[in-house]
Amino acid sequence: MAVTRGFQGRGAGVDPSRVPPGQYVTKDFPVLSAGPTPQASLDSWEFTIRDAVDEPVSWSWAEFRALPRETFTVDIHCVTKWTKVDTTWSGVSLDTLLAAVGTAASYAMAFADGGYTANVPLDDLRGGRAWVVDEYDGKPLAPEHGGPARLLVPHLYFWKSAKWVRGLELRPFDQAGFWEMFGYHNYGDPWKEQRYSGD
Ligand SMILES: Nc1nc2c(c(=O)[nH]1)N[C@H]1C(S)=C(S)[C@@H](COP(=O)(O)O)O[C@H]1N2
Ligand SMILES: [Mo]
Repeated sequence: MAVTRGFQGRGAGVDPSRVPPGQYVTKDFPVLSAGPTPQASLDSWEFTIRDAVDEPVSWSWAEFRALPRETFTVDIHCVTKWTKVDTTWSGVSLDTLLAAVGTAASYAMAFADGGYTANVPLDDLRGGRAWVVDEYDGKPLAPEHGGPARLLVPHLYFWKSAKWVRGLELRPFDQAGFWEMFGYHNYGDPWKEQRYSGD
């Protein structure tokens, strides 16, 4: 009798070293939104980076689409314990966007249509680790997953990846964003299981 190893447990056939502690692998792509999906008009869409000192820098949709783009495959980790491996996105690296602003700030607050915010240290948005993405799996990003564009910071829990993102506010001091104010961890490293404040 042949014994078949089942694809069971938290790994689902995925190399366990890719699955952060306490996470399980899902093939689905769950939708998690704190409110309704906003309707964005691409005619008035802008992505803006502002800080306290310098003039804000904005890109229209056409200008954003004309920036150098990357297509890349990463794993994403939600604080509600699902991990999805090998997700493929296209968009613009935050390195490209931040190169347009000279800033002395150390922290960023991502802001989004609908009022959602997420705070991330500016260094975590640099070094090829963060993007504003507008395509998933070769197709325009679906509205429920943050289309027309979302932040993607896959090395932190997925709540940092603000859907419907419209810009960054750069700041000298850190301030809690939407979920961080409700008791989620301020930084959110999935490999250290930083789910809630105090973890
Ligand atoms: N604007 C906005 N961005 C958001 C959220 C949200 O409610 N609003 N939820 C966050 C959380 S908790 C998670 S896990 C992911 C979910 O993204 P998904 O719906 O594409 O899976 O988006 C994050 N970004
Ligand atoms: Mo989440």
